[in-house]
Amino acid sequence: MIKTLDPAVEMILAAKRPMIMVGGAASRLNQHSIAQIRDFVQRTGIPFFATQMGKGVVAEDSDLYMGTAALSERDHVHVAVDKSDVIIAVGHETCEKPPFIMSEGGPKVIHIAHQPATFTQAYSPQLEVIGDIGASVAALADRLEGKLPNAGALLPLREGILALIGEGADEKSWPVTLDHVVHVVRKVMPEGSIVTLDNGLYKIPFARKYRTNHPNTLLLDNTLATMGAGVPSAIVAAMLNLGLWVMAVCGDGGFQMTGQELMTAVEQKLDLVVLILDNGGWGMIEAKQIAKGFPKFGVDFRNPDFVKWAEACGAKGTRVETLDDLMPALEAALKGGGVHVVAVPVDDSKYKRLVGEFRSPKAKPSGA
Ligand SMILES: Cc1ncc(C[n+]2csc(CCOP(=O)(O)OP(=O)(O)O)c2C)c(N)n1
Repeated sequence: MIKTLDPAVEMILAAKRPMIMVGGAASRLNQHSIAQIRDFVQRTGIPFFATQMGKGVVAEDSDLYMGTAALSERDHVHVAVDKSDVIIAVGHETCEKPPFIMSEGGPKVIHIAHQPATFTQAYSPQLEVIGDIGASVAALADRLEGKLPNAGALLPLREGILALIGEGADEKSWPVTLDHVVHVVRKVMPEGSIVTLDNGLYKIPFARKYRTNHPNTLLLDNTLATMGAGVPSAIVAAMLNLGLWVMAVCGDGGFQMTGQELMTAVEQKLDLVVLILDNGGWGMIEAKQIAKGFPKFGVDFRNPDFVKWAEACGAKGTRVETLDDLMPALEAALKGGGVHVVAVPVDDSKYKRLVGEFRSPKAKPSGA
């Protein structure tokens, strides 16, 4: 019996409404450790949620999946997080945008990681289990299995959370809504294929709604959130994962930062699709202006012809002109092979409002 685990075992045994959080550090573990984390979730029966970069470490089609924290608070999953009394944080990384904010009277946190926690205003765990993550959770599962009558206390909230996550998938308006884009991309990309994201407003619905059962198959940056990362990371994913379908999803602004790398992709004879979400502006920045009650300023721009851009690089290009054309265009691009840009007009007004409501409930929308 490993005595150093005693405090963590006691805290989990005493928990009335426990949850497990799976963070970004877990997605970089080897297959054996990932299997141990999956096993820990199954053997304890405690519901789990993921951070943006921890998605897929534990399969999101699990009956214990409670969602992904795309925001730090008031996201769908926080309905459960706010009610929990103990969160077992597996592979939390302070460099990720916080998946929840700790406060007096909130859930206690057990930090299970390779390294001690970096204490911040958002994260100051009461207990730490430091060492090999897989070995730690395996040892904990041995001590806890069959002894947790409260393990599933928060599960009744799951149905409501999943209903919110599913909202908007069937929206049939034009330009295409972001929720519908996520739904279409998930439908055309087989389980195990790779989607890389650039950085912009659409990252929120992708983190929330793109359910994946494999780690590192929704590659996104929840740390510095550097624009321009979408196409280069898709190039590397395509180079490393020969035979898997790869799609980069980019905002029109982010694409223009590194879109010249289409040349590299063509030169390397890669198969990859770049989906450009065309809203004619810096959506995330407009959302932040709304959140602060500022008037809309300097966020609109005129786009080049993305089809001609693709063709100039030796790639193929398609502009989607109707809602019904989106899925067939993506399927044809993926099946056709080579480098293929698909540009689609999007309506992201729901998320511009949402960021405003989330960041500053008292801020008045500018009306811009
Ligand atoms: C290199 C870099 N510059 C600036 C930012 C700040 N920033 C975050 S999102 C964003 C706008 C992104 O616009 P777009 O790619 O068109 O996506 P949208 O938000 O419109 O969906 C900006 C400027 C950043 N994250 N990275």
